[in-house]
Amino acid sequence: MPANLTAEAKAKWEKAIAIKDPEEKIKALQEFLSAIPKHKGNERLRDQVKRKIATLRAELEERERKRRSSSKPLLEKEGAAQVLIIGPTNVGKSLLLSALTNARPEIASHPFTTRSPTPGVMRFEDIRFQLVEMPALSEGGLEPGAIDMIRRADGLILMVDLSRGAAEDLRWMLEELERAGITPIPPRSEIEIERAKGIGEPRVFVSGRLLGCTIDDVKRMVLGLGLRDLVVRIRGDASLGDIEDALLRTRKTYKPCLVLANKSDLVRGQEGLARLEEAAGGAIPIIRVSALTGEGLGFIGPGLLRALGIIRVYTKEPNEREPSGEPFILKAGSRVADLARRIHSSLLENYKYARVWGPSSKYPGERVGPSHVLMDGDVVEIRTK
Ligand SMILES: Nc1nc2c(ncn2[C@@H]2O[C@H](COP(=O)(O)OP(=O)(O)OP(=O)(O)O)[C@@H](O)[C@H]2O)c(=O)[nH]1
Ligand SMILES: [Mg+2]
Repeated sequence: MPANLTAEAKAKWEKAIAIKDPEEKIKALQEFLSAIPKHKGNERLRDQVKRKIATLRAELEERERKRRSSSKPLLEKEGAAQVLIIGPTNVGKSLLLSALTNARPEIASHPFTTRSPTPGVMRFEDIRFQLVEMPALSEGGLEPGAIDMIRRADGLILMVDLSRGAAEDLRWMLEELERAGITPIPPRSEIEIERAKGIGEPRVFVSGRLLGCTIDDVKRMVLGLGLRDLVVRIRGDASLGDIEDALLRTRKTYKPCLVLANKSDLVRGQEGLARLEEAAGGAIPIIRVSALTGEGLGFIGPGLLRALGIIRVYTKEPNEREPSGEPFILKAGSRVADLARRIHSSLLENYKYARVWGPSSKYPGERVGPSHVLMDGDVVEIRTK
């Protein structure tokens, strides 16, 4: 232990070494890390602490993986996406759920009516979303069970009451999410880390740009953290710091969010919206609705589709006139190759060309290669050899 640490940092260290529980220990070590001044003399110590955090994480994840494989998810997903409705009590979550889905939750003016996650299926055009009303957020913040569900969900509806403390409540929710390591702001890169037993040296794949570092820097950092047998896949723009955060699991998890400003029938015109937009920081779309009168509810389907970043693509057999029923649900930005992979694992190998009708085609029936980027509403016919 170097002598130049502040009393505060020393106290944090004492605390961290006394803790047995790995999850708590990681937290304490992270606190200690942020209390060590960032100058040259401390670099070794900072590295050691980071290494310790990385090994604890790896242990925890191994345990979590074993637990997951033996337990079912809390709530089975249904439809194109699972979206949780989160909000303080009485904002109208249950009335919204019953207006949009087949669910019939209890609706009441007394607080904390809904006590357990309540699912319902919402139809939008030809797809279905699963909406889940979560028990109201209370003073105690997000429960561990709720955080677990948020991590597994595809997106969140953050609901507030326009006639009562909407901006404050949104700030509160965003703070709680932030505390749980969840952000509504899309990251500039996706970083996937996978274990590959026995490969030893790390493998790093980049489709995008490394900002201010090289692949060798990334490999050195992985080894420096004492991590082995890892494959790191980076899409988009990432700095060494972004990658370190991903390796130490201190990176925030991105969840697409949509704010519903409910009870619009109780306020005049645009009242309260400017303050709400300020609280959303311009980063989250807001829809003004009334679960009671139905105003604005029609914007929720398209809003979810956009926020979740998903597109619907229809497939057509060669020589058929009409596409066949249910769309494939793909991530926005997906290519014909991604669609082919989804249809059948061997389709891409036998791929000859595809024809596209719809928003992404220059003309109806345009002939395209596997890297053609698809759009919502496209119809695709894949020709094989
Ligand atoms: N005027 C008006 N009242 C609404 C609206 N939405 C809900 N309410 C009323 O607000 C009260 C609470 O509605 P709920 O849907 O039970 O609220 P909740 O968010 O599910 O509340 P908890 O489950 O108790 O946390 C009820 O009296 C509803 O009738 C709305 O858009 N306009
Ligand atoms: Mg309710």
